[in-house]
Amino acid sequence: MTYQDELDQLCINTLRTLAMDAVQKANSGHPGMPMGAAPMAYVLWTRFLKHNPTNPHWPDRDRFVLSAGHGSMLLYSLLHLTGYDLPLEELQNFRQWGSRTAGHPEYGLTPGVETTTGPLGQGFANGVGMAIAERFLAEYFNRPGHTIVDHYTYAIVSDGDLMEGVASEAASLAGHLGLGKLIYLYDDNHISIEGSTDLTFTEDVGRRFEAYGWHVQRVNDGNDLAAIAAAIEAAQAAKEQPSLIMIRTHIAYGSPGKQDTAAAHGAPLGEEEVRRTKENLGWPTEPSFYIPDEALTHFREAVEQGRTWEAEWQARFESYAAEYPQLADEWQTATNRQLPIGWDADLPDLVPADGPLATRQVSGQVLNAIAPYLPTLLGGSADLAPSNNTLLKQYDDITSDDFSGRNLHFGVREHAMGSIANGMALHGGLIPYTGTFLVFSDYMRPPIRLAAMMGLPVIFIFTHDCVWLGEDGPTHQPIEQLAALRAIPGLIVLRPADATETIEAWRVALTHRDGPVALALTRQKLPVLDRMELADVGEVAGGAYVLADAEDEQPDIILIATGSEVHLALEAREQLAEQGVKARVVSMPSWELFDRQPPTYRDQVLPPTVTVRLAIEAGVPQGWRHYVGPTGEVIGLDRFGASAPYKTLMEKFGFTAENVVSRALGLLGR
Ligand SMILES: Cc1ncc(C[n+]2csc(CCOP(=O)(O)OP(=O)(O)O)c2C)c(N)n1
Repeated sequence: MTYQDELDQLCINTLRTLAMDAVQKANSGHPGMPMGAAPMAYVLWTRFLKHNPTNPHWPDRDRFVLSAGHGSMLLYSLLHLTGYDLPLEELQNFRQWGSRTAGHPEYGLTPGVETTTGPLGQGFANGVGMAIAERFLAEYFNRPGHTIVDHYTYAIVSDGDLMEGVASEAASLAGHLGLGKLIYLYDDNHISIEGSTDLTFTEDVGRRFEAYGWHVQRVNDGNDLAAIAAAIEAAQAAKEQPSLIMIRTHIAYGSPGKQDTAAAHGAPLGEEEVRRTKENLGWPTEPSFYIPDEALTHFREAVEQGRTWEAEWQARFESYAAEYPQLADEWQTATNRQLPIGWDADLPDLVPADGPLATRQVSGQVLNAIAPYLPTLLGGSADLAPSNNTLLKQYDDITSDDFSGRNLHFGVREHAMGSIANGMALHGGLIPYTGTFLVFSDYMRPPIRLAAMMGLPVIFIFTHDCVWLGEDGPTHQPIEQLAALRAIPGLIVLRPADATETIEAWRVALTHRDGPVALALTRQKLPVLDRMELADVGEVAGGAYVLADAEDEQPDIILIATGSEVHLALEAREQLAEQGVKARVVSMPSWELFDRQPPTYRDQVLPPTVTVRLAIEAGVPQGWRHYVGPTGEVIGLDRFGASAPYKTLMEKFGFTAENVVSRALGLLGR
């Protein structure tokens, strides 16, 4: 063995033993994966990964995603060893309250963690979004002789990742787009929780990925560093295809009793087995968390190297900024998650005579009005662009040969679309949006949840927002989806009532830069409300506002509605007035925004003294009790919809002004 070979082994065994020790100390976690994948991680992180441990946010760093997030100790060890701000004590506090070493990697908690992983397949698809972002930004910003965007996206993916459907969706799109700078290392250890992958996963993964258009290589020995390095080089050279390097590894490598067993997947090896494994690896059994000086020194070379890389990039950026000051400004604005001044200059101003208009149509107008001002606004739909009105009409499509367009076509892949959009947001520099029908938000729930958890500024456009989409019938009619989205902490859901509210909803979506927003938009046309007569729209950002009121007097009843049902409430209000009932109509496009307002504001909109309240929304009533109180009622839908023209449905389901009036009178005891 040469000195280098010995040093390599020392470093790799440091990764293995840190994982074993941390999991043992926490008495919980996943030691097997880090032990088997340590060599590939070592090669990638010490010979290829372009990163700067002292500035994890350097924009042109290579991205590294540990998609098999249960192997988190592998990542934490790499971060600590290469010099990120993650002291050894954090590794010793693995999985404990208040530590930065959570069970699975969490974005924003641990410096150097690029995305929250753990739900298998998500990291895989996030990486595809990062690679799309890199290519798009390179196309937009780079100039001859001035390359400021140029990096790889790497991931370690596991059997579980590749079994998940979302990975297949994302892989298919990545292959289609020819994302040559996407390089995935597959920890092919033949073991998952229930045992051998022979139980469920016997397809030829390599050929599957070849069929997707990926460049596929096989490394038969996961400890063969030279072979792994050669494969990464070959993957880099395959410039027009994403790469999968299938590396045959052994879970819990080095453990005499647990290697190649499912027992090593998600439980500590046990004190005795840890000792035997260390002996087997030629490692001192004491102390635990032992890091040999030579290993640390070698890993820490990343600090100086990283500083140099970033300094070189900074110099390149300065000469770029000197030559292209405008572009450099745009770059700064985009990467700081800011909006350029004047981005809203061309927002439409719509009046009743422009209507009736479906809110999805207005949303399309907004998108097209802001796109020229927001060059890094990038998104598309899962094959429903004509219905979702998500197309940027003045721009071309993104294709494998040409990333200068602005329209992404996700194909019928909602789940991956959400995860890819998250990856685009995580990469930074982009304002990502997606489009599909509201009912299919169910297909996107995992990434929406993660976007909320990570505080990502992704805009999820959902059209066909309730049963009134009509003839397509109950499979396409959302009933419980609004409630389900509202249940996600940190997600802002907006269901605007007309054109003006839609424009304001978009304003909220674009200025809300630290979390995701879901827009629920109608298929059917709605009148454009007369803002000369009704309240000004400025309060959409407040979540709810008084749209029409009982002039200067305490109302007898408050009608609260969202979206299309606001029009019903307005109609009912007029009919009630004829019967001497003073009704206030509150338009409530967003619960979440309303809940954030100070009590004084909320009490102005929903005065505690007015306890007779009726909420109207074409969806499950769940949650509305909170706003109507114990003496209020809800006109909602506790059943699935039906296939019929929407006006018929409105009548059959009791969404008529007459029914609202009669329910209101009932509540008032008249
Ligand atoms: C979506 C999702 N389903 C289930 C799990 C629970 N889980 C964690 S790891 C794993 C499979 C482990 O197999 P593999 O990916 O091969 O990891 P290894 O055993 O090699 O560590 C499962 C089912 C999860 N994390 N995410």
